[in-house]
Amino acid sequence: MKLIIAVVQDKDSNKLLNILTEYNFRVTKLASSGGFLKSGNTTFMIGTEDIRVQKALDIIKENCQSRKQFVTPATPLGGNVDYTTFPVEVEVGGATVFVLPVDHFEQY
Ligand code: 2BA
Repeated sequence: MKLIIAVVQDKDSNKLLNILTEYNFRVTKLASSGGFLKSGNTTFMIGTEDIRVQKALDIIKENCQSRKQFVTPATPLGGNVDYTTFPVEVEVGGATVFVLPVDHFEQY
């Protein structure tokens, strides 16, 4: 068994949840935030048999698109700002995915 952890953009999360459940994957959806943009994203935990991992990855890949986003670097709090900050463009990935082995699985 494997645990798939996938960080996706909020915009893709409902569609992805619907499709994964349509394909009978068991899914937990968590509200999360990215450390760099400090804005919301969604983390999926999907526990599944090894043989179904590739199907889950295919679904994630097909339903999560990467987007360009502008981020304005933070200005110092309280102090005088004597310089101008310009928005920087970053490409936020469709999905960041980790596949972990599951040693033990129980449901009570
Ligand atoms: P964030 O940390 O908010 O990062 C959003 C996007 O900002 C990243 O997209 C990347 O394009 C850019 N970025 C991140 N750190 C950067 C840095 N130090 N310098 C320049 N640009 C940077 P993605 O790489 O597609 O990541 C999307 C989200 O996936 C991340 O949101 C984070 O929540 C998660 N993530 C990505 N890699 C991860 C990792 N190795 N471990 C845990 N979470 C990860």
